[in-house]
Amino acid sequence: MTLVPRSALARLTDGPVPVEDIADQAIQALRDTGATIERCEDGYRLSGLSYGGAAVAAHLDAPYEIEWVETVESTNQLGRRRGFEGHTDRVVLAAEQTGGRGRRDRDWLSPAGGVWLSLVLEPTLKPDRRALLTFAAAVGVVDAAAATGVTAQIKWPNDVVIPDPETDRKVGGILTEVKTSEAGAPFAVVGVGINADVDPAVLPRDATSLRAVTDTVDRATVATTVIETVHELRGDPDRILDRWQGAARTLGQRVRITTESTELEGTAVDITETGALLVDDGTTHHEVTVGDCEHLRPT
Ligand code: BT5
Repeated sequence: MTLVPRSALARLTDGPVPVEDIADQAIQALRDTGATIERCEDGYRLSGLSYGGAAVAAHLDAPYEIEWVETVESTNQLGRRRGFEGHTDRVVLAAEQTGGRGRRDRDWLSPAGGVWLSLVLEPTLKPDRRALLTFAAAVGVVDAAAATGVTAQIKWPNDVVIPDPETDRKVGGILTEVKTSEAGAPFAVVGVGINADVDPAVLPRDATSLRAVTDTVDRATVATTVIETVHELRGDPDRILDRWQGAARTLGQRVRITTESTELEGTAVDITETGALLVDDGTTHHEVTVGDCEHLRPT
């Protein structure tokens, strides 16, 4: 696990830096996070960035620390640890996860080639609006897909799909958790998984990847876009619902909602201020706050 030294990286991005002006540890940390740095006449020179923490930090327009790890069980698990220690405004990013998790402890397949990250944030939204963090991240995934030329849409509450008249396929998912730090402060871990440059053959049957749709998937662009959108929207939360509605696949669809105790079928008509789905079953409007949502074919 290595923290990207962002200020050293910024200086190297501008041009060679004299050896005495940059700490050895910073050079090592940049190399460990994917930067190729060479010695030249003028000192150190950045000559390349392969996908990793440094490539993401280099173009990121958001004031977060970036922590990179090649392989981790789950970035949400590591993010929870960081939040517990009091490290917010941090993004934990991994090349692959060995035990990625979805909601209700489901398995989340996370092979190399995907974008697997968790934002550890102070939850600036009021407790009853924290579902909107998941919405902001879902909008971020849609923006990230758009940045690679792919149209994606949001399936309530936490899925991003590539729409298809036959079957929509899931390309990304979000897992948001709110916990309390050692010092007693609440923090949110917003976990984002995107099947970016992944062979769709290794994914579950109803899943797909950006690479299945386009041949130019730059993972660093995908990651920076998600992070920047979440950063922008948490600073301006009144825009979240509008943006979410503009990217939603679920609204207007016939849906089946399954919770641990009930099942409900109807038309998804709207979303509330707090992110609940309003489902019209023909008799009444139900406000659904949690559950799995299936899109049904029109009857
Ligand atoms: C989700 O859960 O969709 C949330 C996924 C969040 C993953 C990120 S990756 C970074 C961070 N670290 C973590 O450990 N997690 C977060 P849910 O709605 O419960 O969907 C889970 C279901 O999606 C599984 O039961 C599978 O059916 C399916 N699935 C598993 N891996 C998938 C993949 N790579 N792509 C698409 N679908 C997948």
